[in-house]
Amino acid sequence: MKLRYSPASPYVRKCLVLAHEAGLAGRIQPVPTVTHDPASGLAKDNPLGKIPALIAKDGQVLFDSPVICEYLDGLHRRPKLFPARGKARWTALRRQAVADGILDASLLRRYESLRPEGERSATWDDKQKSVVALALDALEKEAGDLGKPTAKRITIGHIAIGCALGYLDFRFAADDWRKGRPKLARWFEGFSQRPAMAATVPKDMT
Ligand SMILES: N[C@@H](CCC(=O)N[C@@H](CS)C(=O)NCC(=O)O)C(=O)O
Repeated sequence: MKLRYSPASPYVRKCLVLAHEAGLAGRIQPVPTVTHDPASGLAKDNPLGKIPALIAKDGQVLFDSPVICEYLDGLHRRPKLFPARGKARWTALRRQAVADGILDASLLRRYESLRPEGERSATWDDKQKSVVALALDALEKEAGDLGKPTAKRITIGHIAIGCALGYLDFRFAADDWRKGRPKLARWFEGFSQRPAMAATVPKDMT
């Protein structure tokens, strides 16, 4: 399988963390992709022009990290990271949605910060910042229910939260998301020790 990839992308990281947890990492060939470079050929794999995109063995191309993660979860025999049904499934999917929402708002902030100075909107940035803050507060409230960060069984919800917090450290360290969120900070400290997280720490493409 090929995965359109950048070492800085938190959505790509979700897929790679899941692949590591599921024992699939060795089957994935990363294809470094600069999203804004037409020569990358990304548009033929994902009409939305985004990474990750997965080119499966049978030739089908999948995109959007929740879709890719669920596809990968169907390829292994370890405990599933997407619970099959019931409350456990909806909790995991809801947590993934909150974490992806933190990422979506943070990526909007990041792109805004890269615009020429006169085109940036402080109001827009504040709006996204407050989305992130409220979502983090919600996660702090349920941090006690996340279980042991080193637990054998985790879900896509834990993975997505871990990748979102890792992205905040990577791009928005000065905002100090840990302030006032001690339970979430403690959980993340433990979760970061997982080999899958350690193997996928974000960095800029060189
Ligand atoms: N919902 C998508 C978001 C993917 C996404 O926004 N990826 C970023 C990289 S971190 C991207 O490709 N940005 C390029 C662009 O928006 O043009 C997912 O979960 O995969």
